Amino acid sequence: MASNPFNFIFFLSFLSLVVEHHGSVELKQYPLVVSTWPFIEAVRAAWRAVDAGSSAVDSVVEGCSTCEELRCDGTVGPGGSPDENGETTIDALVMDGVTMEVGAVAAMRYVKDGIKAARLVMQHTEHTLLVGEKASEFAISMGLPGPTNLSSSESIEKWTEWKKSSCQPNFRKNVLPVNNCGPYRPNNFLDLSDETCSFIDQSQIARLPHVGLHSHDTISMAVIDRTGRIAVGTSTNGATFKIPGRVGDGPIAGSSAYAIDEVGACCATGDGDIMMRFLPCYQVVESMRLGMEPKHAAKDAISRITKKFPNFVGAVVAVNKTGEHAGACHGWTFRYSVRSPAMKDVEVFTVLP
Ligand code: SD4
Repeated sequence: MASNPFNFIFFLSFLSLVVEHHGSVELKQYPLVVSTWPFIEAVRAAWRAVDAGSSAVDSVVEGCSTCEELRCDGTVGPGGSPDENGETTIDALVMDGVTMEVGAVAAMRYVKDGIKAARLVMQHTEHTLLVGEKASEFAISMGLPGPTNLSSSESIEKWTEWKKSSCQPNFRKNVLPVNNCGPYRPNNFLDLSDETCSFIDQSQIARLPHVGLHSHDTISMAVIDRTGRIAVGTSTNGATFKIPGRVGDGPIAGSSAYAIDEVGACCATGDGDIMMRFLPCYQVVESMRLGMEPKHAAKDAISRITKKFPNFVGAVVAVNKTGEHAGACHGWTFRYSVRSPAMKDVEVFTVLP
């Protein structure tokens, strides 16, 4: 190589393409798979599908399904994030960035295949989102296996420990009892003759993060297929010790993921109870539509949240239609995975807060 200066220059520019892991990277090649976190096997599965000619939607489903089967980080698929009753439920979404069709399931019980259920909603209904037990009934009626117990020995053990620790931490606020398990009641319904109690508006107390690197992860994936079509998908079992019935940002289009084929896509992970109020992925894609680079669009979406919630923990990754990608995060160091034709295998990018 050293004998030919042109080869050497080519080699250097190739290196700069694949080795720069801290800023925006332009790939300009399809297909492309981008996913939150180092969910390497999931990205490989999506890559195999899209490289073999599958559509962006099918490849996203392939990738997210793999994570559900592997129970990535214990927070995707069955067997993780027990709620206050010890039950695991699933939130998932798939979105076709060409047709703007979305299918999603939320707080789905008894069915382990979240992303496949979401695709069934997209492909076989005029709806966007089905919830709870009715989502499970629909998924089973359309051929998915179930009803299945979604708990695992780990999730039950975690829940048992939590009960022993007086159900702390939890997602309750302005309730009594304060540091104990339920049943709970609003703390402003106090007997005023009881002078030992006074109303403290806990909503005025800075919200503590409920998210940790290994307690609260989501796979959110974007795929650009060989023809340039874009799709996104998300799957998570949500937040550990969530209040039964809680739906996170996972199944909300524009929050956990969003895609428009003429612009690009976005994937998000983090404290979904906060993120769904800001629709950060919608924000990212719209900012890119207005001309922002992925790097700036991602930072801007995160900073809109942190202005109001300084303790917020979360991240987004933005991808434009040319394959340029960048992440932004707050409260944790975020990593995301990419597979493109310029790479020999999946590569992991680190984003510092
Ligand atoms: C949720 N956003 O249910 C999901 C969980 C997550 O990284 O993304 N964690 O709030």
